[in-house]
Amino acid sequence: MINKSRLMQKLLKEKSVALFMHMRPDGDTIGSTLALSKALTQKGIEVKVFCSDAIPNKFSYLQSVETVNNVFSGEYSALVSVDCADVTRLGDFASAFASHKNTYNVDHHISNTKYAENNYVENNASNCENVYELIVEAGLKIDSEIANLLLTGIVTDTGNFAHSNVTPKTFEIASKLLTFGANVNEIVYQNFKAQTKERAKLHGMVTSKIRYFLDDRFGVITITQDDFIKSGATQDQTEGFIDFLMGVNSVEVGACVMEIAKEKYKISFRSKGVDVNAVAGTFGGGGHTLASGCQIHGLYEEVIDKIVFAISKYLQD
Ligand SMILES: [Mn+2]
Repeated sequence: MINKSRLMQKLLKEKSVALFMHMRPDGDTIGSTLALSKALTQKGIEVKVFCSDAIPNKFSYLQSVETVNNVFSGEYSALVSVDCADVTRLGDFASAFASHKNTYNVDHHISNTKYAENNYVENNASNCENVYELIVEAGLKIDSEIANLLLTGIVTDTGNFAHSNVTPKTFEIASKLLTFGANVNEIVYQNFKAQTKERAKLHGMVTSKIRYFLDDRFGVITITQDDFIKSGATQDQTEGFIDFLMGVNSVEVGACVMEIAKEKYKISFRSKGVDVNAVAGTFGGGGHTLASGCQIHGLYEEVIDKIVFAISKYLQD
């Protein structure tokens, strides 16, 4: 592991840097990647930002999302992955990253596999807190756009300051970002309130068929391809569904089981205490202690049996 000051000393000596978000980008990877890239340009470093998937429309209040590229090209003295627990999170760009000689990994997931030459992994609530500290460490300037980017990641990865990963430092950094011009009202509205009619419809459809297991301690939201077709909503509009499930008072562990292709399910776990990083790990996934994910192939009822069994082994009596 490299420390904060060493990392920034090295990074600021680079001539050209390509930064990578993770696939299916969320607020934290978008915010931390673009904030770091904008900060690096202050030192005259040539930067380009890549993401293998499109940036969801709701982030268009951040002007710099327009600079993100979907196709990788060019030669760079360094490649930087941001908010990616392992190299496969880079999607289409994983092999380009793995084969480059000079790579950096800036992340906050405890499951991070330290896959780069220079690994900076600090277990803060959001990766935007890490990037804030790196920018401050390097004496770079935080303008209102960088402040909005960083606050976006903090707000989204903490569920609007409501998850148990929040620390006093989370609030301290958020407070600083307000003084640098972050618009908290706009950020919270865009990430937690604004939705399309299609999403509102999908939400109603899937919450009406929530399933409960293990004495109602484990709840499951299922979203099928058919649900997407009937509602007109898209996969990236399902964020927040699992938070609704976690509001059910008997539920200690929640799962959102999303059919992403025939007999292929993407599972997100959320927990009030059980180590769901370990649960996801049994299926080749991972994440955080209280929020994790994995993919499982198979028939729907078999997938449900598998996750119910896995959760039952971790639930205390
Ligand atoms: Mn994150």
